[in-house]
Amino acid sequence: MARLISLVEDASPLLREVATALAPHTGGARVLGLTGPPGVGKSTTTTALVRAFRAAGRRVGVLAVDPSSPFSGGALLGDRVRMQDHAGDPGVYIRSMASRGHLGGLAWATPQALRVLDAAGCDVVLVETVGVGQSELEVASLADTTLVLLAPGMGDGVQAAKAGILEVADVFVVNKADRDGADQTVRDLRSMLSLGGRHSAAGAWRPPIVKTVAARDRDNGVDELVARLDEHAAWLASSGERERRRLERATREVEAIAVAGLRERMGDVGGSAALAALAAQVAAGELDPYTAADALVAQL
Ligand SMILES: Nc1nc2c(ncn2[C@@H]2O[C@H](COP(=O)(O)OP(=O)(O)OP(=O)(O)O)[C@@H](O)[C@H]2O)c(=O)[nH]1
Ligand SMILES: [Mg+2]
Repeated sequence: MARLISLVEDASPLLREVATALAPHTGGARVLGLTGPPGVGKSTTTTALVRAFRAAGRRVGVLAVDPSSPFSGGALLGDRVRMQDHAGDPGVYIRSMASRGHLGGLAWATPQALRVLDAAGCDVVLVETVGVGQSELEVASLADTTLVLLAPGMGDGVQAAKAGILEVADVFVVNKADRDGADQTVRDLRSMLSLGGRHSAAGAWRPPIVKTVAARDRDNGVDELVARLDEHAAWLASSGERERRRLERATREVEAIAVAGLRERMGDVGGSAALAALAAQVAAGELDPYTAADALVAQL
């Protein structure tokens, strides 16, 4: 698994062959995405969920994706240390992945890595990403269920969670509920959710809000969180949303690979004689740049 994911990270040409071989073995894993502001407790919650799923006898994969750094930075190394709880358990596979600097970024690399974990027989895959910029939206497009984590007293976590993050959440987790202000955070969230959005339509899933103290070993709200996640999984199956999400995921995946391929071929074209000839014509005023670009694309 480690070697296959390294092929993904390196955008190896071998991936085509690997992807063909893996395809018939995929589709069994349930993908849970965790996102939220830095330090909110995503890794701690992931660890607690891994423990819960292992207790239920499920095989678990974890991908910690850092979209901001091409290297394994301090935070990811920290994650590895904390997740040492599960080191030596053959039913758990944990991998940190940096996606910047790789062809297509998070959108391209993460689905491929997910396929590896899926094909390897993980029943559940947890994907952790820091909720900054586009990454929370990208993780949402990858996951069957998206968990958005907030915590009280984080310079107003709810405000930090902009409209986009509220829209993508299937389950809200107010972590660090041992701290003052957790109930206020829950109330703020409730009132923001009552303002509408996709959740207000008939038959729509209404995202529950679960309070957790992920850092605690017991009495930490994680059992309730697992129960809400199971409810969401049941709703996904009964409403047809699971298939719809998977289709959308596949659509984006194919598109991302196709666009990356085109971009690469355009790169090859960069110094080509065809481009030089067209550019000379445009510079001389013999041809307009749109017609020249069409001619170039037609040659691909
Ligand atoms: N008081 C309290 N602290 C917690 C709780 N959960 C996590 N923490 C602490 O919060 C800090 C950050 O936790 P992480 O799990 O690393 O948070 P994260 O969201 O993964 O952080 P990044 O990956 O760096 O964005 C750690 O020191 C945890 O021990 C909790 O429920 N209560
Ligand atoms: Mg983390």
